Amino acid sequence: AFLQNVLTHPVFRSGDCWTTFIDDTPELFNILKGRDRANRILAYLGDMIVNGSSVKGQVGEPKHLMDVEIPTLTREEGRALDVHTDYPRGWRQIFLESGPEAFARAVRAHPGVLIMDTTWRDAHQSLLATRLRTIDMVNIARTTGHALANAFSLEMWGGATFDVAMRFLYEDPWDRLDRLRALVPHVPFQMLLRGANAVGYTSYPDNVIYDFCAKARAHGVDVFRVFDSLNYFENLKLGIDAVRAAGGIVEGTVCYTGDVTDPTRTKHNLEYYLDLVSQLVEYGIHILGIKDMAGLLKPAAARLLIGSIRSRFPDLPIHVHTHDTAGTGVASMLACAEAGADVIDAAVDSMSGITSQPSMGALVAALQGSKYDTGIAFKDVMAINDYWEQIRLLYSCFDPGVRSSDAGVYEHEMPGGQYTNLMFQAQSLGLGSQWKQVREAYIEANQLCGDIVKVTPSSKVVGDLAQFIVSNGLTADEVRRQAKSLSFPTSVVEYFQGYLGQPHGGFPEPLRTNIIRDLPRIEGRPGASMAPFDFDQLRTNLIKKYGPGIRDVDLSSAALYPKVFDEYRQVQDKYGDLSVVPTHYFLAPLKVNEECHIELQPGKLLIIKYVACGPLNPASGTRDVYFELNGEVRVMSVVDSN
Ligand code: 3PY
Ligand code: ZN
Repeated sequence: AFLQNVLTHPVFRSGDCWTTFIDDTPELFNILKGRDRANRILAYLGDMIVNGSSVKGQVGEPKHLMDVEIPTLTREEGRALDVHTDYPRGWRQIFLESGPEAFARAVRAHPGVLIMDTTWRDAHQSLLATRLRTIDMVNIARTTGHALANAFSLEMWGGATFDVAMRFLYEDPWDRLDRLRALVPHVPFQMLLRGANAVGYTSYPDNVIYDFCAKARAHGVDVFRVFDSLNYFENLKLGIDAVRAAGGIVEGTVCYTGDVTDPTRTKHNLEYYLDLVSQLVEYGIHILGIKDMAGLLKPAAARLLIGSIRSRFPDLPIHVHTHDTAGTGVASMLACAEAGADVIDAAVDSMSGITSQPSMGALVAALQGSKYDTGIAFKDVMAINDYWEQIRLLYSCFDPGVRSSDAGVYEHEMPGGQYTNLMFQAQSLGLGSQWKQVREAYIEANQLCGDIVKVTPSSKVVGDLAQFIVSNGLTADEVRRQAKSLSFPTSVVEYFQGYLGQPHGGFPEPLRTNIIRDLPRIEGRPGASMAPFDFDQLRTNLIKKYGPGIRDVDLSSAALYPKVFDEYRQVQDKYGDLSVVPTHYFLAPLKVNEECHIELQPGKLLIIKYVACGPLNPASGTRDVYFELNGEVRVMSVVDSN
């Protein structure tokens, strides 16, 4: 049909020159582009049929291979809500109309307790190795926009989602932001910014951070939770400045570690936190974030910490984040609400608990009708939960299967996201006792580093050191004694050099000197001594490599993650935009005679049926895979790499 269109097209028949043909006849070019996109998707599906899934970290096939049903929200007298009807006003309108200061004042003045939903970011980062794909957020976006219209924010960007999207899901994080923003314009979007590390694992030149925040804001991020993995104030200031310059809401954040109720734990005690909060307030933040990334904030500690901050700073909006690893998340968040927190974090029930955030349904129900009411209807949470129950099974192949709470977190202090990662790695090494050893070594590694805040990227340093200790069969004393001659992981050496910044209380000596030997020491903020990043040069290089279609946001992606960006572009060249492929077919091969529907763009549907797979051609090492694409037979030649 395509060839027929071309051959009979008047321009073609007139014999006009080919170089202008595509420019002058865009309708044919669109067909060509559509055909090209379809072919590339068939190449992916064919590769999956012949070679199985190549998605990294995937173990087995999803447990749920039916269509995921979208639940219905009900309104008065059981009437089903049409989710395409207009949204009510949300908190975002206050920000857009009146600015970040007025937004912060309105949050503080609000009588109830507000909820940030972490389902689209931290929950899957902590439970499913950050593998949640854009399409599965898009499909529930409007329903969520109605169900959680009164939420403080939806956390949906930043943290590990940025690099994982490109690295493992072959999709563009900026595209995710744009698509969700268009579907949910009224609820604030929140991201996690690792201060001077942006969404990476290292320090970047200042202009990279400023550029990144400006683009994130322009593409729809409203609230930026800015933290530093060592609570190092100089790093925090940079992140705060960049968000302020971008016009975003600054949630200046303190990471919580230790136990403020334990008089023997003197390093990170109440005075330490109150001092840090005072510095943030003085520096100028809109909202204070308390980031309990490992779930160490027991209810009594929550009452003490939040209560003390509230009485010292009555006008400061306080937003608390936790993980439910020990099982005390709901109790702690209720304690925070009673002690004066304005916003608490929760995840939709099937995406909550254990290393994720506490259950939204539990918190909404517990606070319903009280003066801390969340403004979210319990039945709406239950409705969207029906969706996430199915999604949890769809992504079961990334679920490391943590089945129970672990109050041992009070000893090892592993952040929620890292816990599942390290457990997964220990399991995949096939050593049953390895996980116990890693947890014990993590405690030792933290002490060797100086008893530090552990959150990305400092948690990676401690995790890498722990794995180093286990794999070399060392004790902490042996590490100290032999430090001059051991070959430490790069992350550990760089931490001791000062590449992440300065830890509270300084680096332990003589360990530092013995580890870094004659390598340079960075004594202040690492970014301060870095030359500005050359974006013009990067643009020239990327255009040379990928053509003129390079967008401004691609520059940010490539500045933060040069290698990941290149690899992502190579996959794109081969398979096109895979974000449109439903997850079922992204992760599991089609069965013979199975049909899948892929919406390339609204109204442009590919109906693909897998017909047969041919024998191996020994000369080329390929197999022919037969499909029907919208009723026409297509044959893809696929290299068999088995
Ligand atoms: C991240 O930095 O990705 C985190 O989630 C830290 O808790
Ligand atoms: Zn978290």
